Amino acid sequence: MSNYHIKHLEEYYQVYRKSVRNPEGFWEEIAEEHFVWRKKWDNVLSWDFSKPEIKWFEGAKLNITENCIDRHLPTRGEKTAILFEPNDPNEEAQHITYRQLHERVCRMANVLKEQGIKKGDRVCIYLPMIPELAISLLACARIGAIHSVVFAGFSANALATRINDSDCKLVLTSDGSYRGGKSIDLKGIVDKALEDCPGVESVLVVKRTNSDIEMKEGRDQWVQPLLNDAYADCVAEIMDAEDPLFILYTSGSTGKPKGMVHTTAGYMVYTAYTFKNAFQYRENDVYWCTADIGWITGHSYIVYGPLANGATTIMFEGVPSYPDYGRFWEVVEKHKVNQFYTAPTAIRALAKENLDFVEKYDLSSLKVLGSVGEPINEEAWHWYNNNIGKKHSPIIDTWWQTETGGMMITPIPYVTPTTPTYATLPFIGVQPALMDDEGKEIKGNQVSGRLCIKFPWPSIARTIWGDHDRYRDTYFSAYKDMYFTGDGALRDAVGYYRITGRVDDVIIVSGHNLGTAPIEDSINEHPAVAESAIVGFPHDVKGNALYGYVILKETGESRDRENLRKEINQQITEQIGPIAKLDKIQFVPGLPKTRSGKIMRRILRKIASKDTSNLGDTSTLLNPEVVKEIMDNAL
Ligand code: 6R9
Repeated sequence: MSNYHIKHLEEYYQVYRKSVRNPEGFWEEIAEEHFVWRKKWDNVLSWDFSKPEIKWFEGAKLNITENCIDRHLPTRGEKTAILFEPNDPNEEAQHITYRQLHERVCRMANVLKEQGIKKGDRVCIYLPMIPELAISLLACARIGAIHSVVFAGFSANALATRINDSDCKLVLTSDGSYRGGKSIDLKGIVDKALEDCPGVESVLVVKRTNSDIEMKEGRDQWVQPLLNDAYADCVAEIMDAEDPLFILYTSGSTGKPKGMVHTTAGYMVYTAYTFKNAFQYRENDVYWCTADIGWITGHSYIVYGPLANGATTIMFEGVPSYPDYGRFWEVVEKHKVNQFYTAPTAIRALAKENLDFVEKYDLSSLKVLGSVGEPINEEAWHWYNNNIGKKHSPIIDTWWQTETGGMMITPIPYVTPTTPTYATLPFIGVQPALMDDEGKEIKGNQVSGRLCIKFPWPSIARTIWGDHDRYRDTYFSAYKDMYFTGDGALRDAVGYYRITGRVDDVIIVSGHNLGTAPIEDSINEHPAVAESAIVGFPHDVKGNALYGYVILKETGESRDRENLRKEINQQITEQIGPIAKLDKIQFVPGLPKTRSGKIMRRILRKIASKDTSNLGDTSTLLNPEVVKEIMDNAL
């Protein structure tokens, strides 16, 4: 029996039991059979969640790009590895074969080397969804540099914070980017960010929009001439299994983003294995994940997971609404997409539009539909199932996180019977637990609690860059010997999991994780603002939208409220990015606080959601009078 490709439910249970009974043996077998190693490991796993320290395949030597590219060359050299679909449907799609990818990655790797980038150096990648983005990740991995991709929708300020946190020496960017009918001055954003980044020595610029940009002498260079001159082959650096592969920032409960560190071997094994099974990928299938590589979904399931399987993976530069709301389905028809992976927020946005946008296109190639990023509500699930899957393509609702590196709870299509809004069963090797407030595990079914994972899986993040204490405090201190996810979940009568949402200070807006703290910090920097608190409230497209409660300073009291609202959102846009803008801003005389001075967000959430019939326990509230005042003036 091959454990690599699960084909029916009984087999899932069998393989699952095996993976839990003997995780080392199980993952060792997968690693042996499906990857190329320069040297095998001395030890499959050592771990201690109290430190925390987790090592998979210790002693092994490899290069992930040999697994994602080189080993496919003899059999798949002429197969399309990356299929690039540009923003403008009239611009021709590009088919990049595995052989061409090899050459382009090698050239880019050599360019990085010429710029002085060595193994272990950090490289910041701030690029739109163009082939050079995937190529840059792989080029870093080729030479053992650690990539830190920053989503190209983040502001200059957010970019600078991330560059400095991990001391990046080089930034890869483009002159600009296209998003629907707009073009964005990416290079201008980089220039602004770099005013505060003394450690950056060079900037390589990809030409995309041909816009007029400034090139700083001695720092900035166009990358294309360098690529043309570079040697087309590059020997892969031999890496240790636990060498960092990349850093990717995610929001946390303080103002500082957390640079999650993923290492090489475990990440490769797990993303490849989950990709194969969760999408039931077969040779010659065309796979499309609509995420941006700036997020973990793009890292794991546009680049590494698919390429490790020799798949054809689509990179889409555009947006679902351009040139009209039929774009996704036009692309599905055009490239005969077999597996389609998107976010609930996109589904909800498209479900609002006329069905003609869907029905114009032939979607018969689709075999598997995926969802990721936030809970998928029942209505969106049915719309996706009825209109896109035509009730015969299973929907996999995949729950996972930047920190987990790969999918954790997901149906296996054609194997696990699906239920709307349920992520269903743990993936092979994943051992979830639900915990109560006292720190005890809640056993049995038809229960709910805080979702933890009891045992390490190969792609768990190993630390937070430069702050191991924070890694321990955030994920391993709430419950002894458990990884705490920050999510709540329920387990139903048959053992299926349903994720009920964050139980911490993270709010998911349009599938993007936003921490309340950095947004509040940014609001509080406005000269008229004394203090603020933000919460999420239900929104029919974004899932959640942001509601801000703002206390003004005396000097702000006389200001025009509408102007203040605009200025506050402008400030957030500049410091974080437009994704963090507030939908509603209520000016309040005070915030409900506990005696220990903590803002009672639970109450603010209820007011924002217009659900004030029962505010719950308010006995620890220091200032109950302010609650009534806020309720009376709620927006
Ligand atoms: C992959 C990714 C992680 C958080 C996670 C949870 C939410 C993701 C979900 C889901 C319900 C799903 N989330 N997938 N909630 N159902 N299928 O999104 O990583 O950006 O780090 O977000 O997203 O709250 O904790 P990341």
